[in-house]
Amino acid sequence: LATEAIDVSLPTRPASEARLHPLSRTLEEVLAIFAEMGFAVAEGPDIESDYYNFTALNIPPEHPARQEHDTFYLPPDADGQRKVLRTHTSPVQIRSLLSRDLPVYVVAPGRVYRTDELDATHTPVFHQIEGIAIDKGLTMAHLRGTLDHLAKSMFGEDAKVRLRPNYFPFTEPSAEMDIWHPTFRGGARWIEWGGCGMVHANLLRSAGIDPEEYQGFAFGMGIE
Ligand code: 2NM
Repeated sequence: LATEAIDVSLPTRPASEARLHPLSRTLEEVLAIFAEMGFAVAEGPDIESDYYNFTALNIPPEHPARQEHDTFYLPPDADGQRKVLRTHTSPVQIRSLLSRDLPVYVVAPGRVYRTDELDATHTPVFHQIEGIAIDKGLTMAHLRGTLDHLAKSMFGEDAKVRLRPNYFPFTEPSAEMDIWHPTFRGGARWIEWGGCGMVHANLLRSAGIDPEEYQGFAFGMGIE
């Protein structure tokens, strides 16, 4: 008993100060906001087929948008297929359209890869969250409302989004979005936030969905 005595007056060992990485925290915050709005979370493989990363997104083999994506290609496999490191999480949305019943409300967070040189503002591996909503009668007003709610939830009531016309092969019409960041260090300002648009009828048709009956919007932004 004497040798097993415990000295309860000894100081405790220092607690380790582990905490979540800012990217994980941001991702969790964004996912919680979308969950409140009724979006499910979907994940997919980082190594994708050319079909899901490009062709199914209305980007055919010779389309110039492929060059803009600065793609990492894997060596051809046994049947000559060249898989890619996904350049966006859009293939997860396509997989969701094919595997889920309508209506679909899904967000896809994850790592994406592009052959950018690492410097202060570029990295070959970064994180995106993309979303898709397909239902009867969805319009660009629903898209705006969704993005505005996300902006206000993350950055306060004074935050808002603005859309600027743009081109993406997978949406029509398409827009780039900026966020008014009211608490930005150094002063409130507009910051590029991501892209969005109404899902192209070709994508709906190739997922077996009648674009006359169902419509929807999609969007994507970086987490970094
Ligand atoms: C963006 C911009 C615009 C997008 C489209 C899709 C879908 F569902 F059609 F596959 N997912 N994400 C999209 C649309 C992503 O990111 C800049």
